[in-house]
Amino acid sequence: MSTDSSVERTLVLLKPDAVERHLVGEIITRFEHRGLRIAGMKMLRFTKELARKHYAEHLEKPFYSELEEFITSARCVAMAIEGVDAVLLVRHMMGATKNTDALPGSIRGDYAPVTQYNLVHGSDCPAAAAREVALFFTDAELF
Ligand code: 3AN
Repeated sequence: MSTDSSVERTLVLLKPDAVERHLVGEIITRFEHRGLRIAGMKMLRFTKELARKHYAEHLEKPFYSELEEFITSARCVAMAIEGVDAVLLVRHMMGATKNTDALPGSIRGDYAPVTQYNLVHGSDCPAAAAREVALFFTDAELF
């Protein structure tokens, strides 16, 4: 373990396609089997306002309207996941954003056919993780 490893919390979303395809249990199991801990979990449906806050960096991207339509289309599962180096571990377990770059063995590489419907979100750095966990969970909802 590197000397700068530390316990982190990261935000994971199981997006509408994961719920629709009954992959919630499979994906949670992978995180649990890796030794990561669920510190908070809830089911919710994104409003447009929440989508704009969560995906603020993508508001000007050409795919934003489709992304908003998709993420608000049905319910999601939000989790705060905790563990040593949790931000990077979750990112590696998710696999690359682009469908053809997501390697077999990763969640997206095993289950996501196209980039637009790639099942899972994980915060991309500790600063984003802190912002995103606070967007979805109050302190009282985190254990
Ligand atoms: P990641 O989810 O891997 O952090 P981001 O934050 O770049 O990737 O993108 C957020 C979401 O936007 C992706 N999970 C995907 O659903 C969608 N997305 C990103 N890039 C594209 C794209 N080129 N075409 C369609 N959808 C995209």
